[in-house]
Amino acid sequence: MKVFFSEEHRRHFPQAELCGGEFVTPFERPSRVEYVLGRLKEQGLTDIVAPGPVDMAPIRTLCDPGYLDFLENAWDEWKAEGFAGEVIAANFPARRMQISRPPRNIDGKVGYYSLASETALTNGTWAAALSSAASAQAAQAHVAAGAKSAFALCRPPGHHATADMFGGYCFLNNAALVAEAFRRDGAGRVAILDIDFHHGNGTQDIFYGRGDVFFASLHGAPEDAFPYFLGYADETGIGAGEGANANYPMLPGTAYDVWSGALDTALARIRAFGAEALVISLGTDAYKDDPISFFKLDCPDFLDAGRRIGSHGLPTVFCMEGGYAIQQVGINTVNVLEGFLD
Ligand code: SP5
Ligand code: ZN
Repeated sequence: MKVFFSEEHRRHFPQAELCGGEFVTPFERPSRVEYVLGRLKEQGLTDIVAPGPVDMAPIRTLCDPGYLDFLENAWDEWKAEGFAGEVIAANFPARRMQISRPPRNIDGKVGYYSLASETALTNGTWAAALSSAASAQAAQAHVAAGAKSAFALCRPPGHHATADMFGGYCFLNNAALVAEAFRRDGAGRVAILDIDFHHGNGTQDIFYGRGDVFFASLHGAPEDAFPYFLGYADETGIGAGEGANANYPMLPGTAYDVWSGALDTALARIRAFGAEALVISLGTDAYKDDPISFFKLDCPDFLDAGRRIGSHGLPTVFCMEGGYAIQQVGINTVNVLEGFLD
């Protein structure tokens, strides 16, 4: 399996994450990819290439222009305002406030264009997010050209990002870009399966009204887990998208016996949908020792999950999402790929 990866990810390395009322070193850190790269090489997955330049046109088609302009200029505007730290949101358009009027001031704009305040934006975040999208685009092009599968080693991740909001460590929705690219390249129906511990709210939001892209997510129940305000089982799509969204929220302590049942159900739904291409949002934060999650999957479970995904035989692009148990993120991520290839 070919791997697409850009060193440009390093340009996103915030120092601060707001966590429990303190600033901590972000869980989503550059060293995560070192562990994944190390494990890929250890296991003989050495066909690792840098993507070509990002194709902006699909990003402009997918995203809100004001949002893209914000991402590109936020750091400079923040500094011009005289703020000393990293760009962090503190003000949000909450219930019964104006949700269609982006403020001019950057302190307001950052909250307008975000869904959470744990994620800091820095000088270099935009370049890194574009490089992550470029890896996803290159992986999709490789599979569209006939390869059975590809792995986009994306960093920063993407599945929490909507067309107009960042948060949950995500800025551009890489998996959504891949799904859209498959549609453009002729696939009539595409499925996205999100196995990251967190609900893929951004991906769900992007495709919620569409019947051509099926979205399924296995995640910590919204009552208990970030992003808290989406991911319930009764969110099934709307309009043309009715029936093309499937959520599998699960409770704290969920282990592989229950989780794998949800995986099989999701895969059966994807098969029944008639998907011609598959996108996997590959987070491994369902791991038992993940520092910010509460499922109990063990390392071999990821191998088995990969096998189950692979048994469906669909052309597949994997986009890396979360996974914060730093010593195991490489093993767990690569286990899914190896299981898939079995
Ligand atoms: C891509 C992805 O996995 N994003 C996850 C975003 C999670 N955001 C909330 C993080 C909360 C961290 N604080 C929890 C402290 C537990 N000790
Ligand atoms: Zn996650």
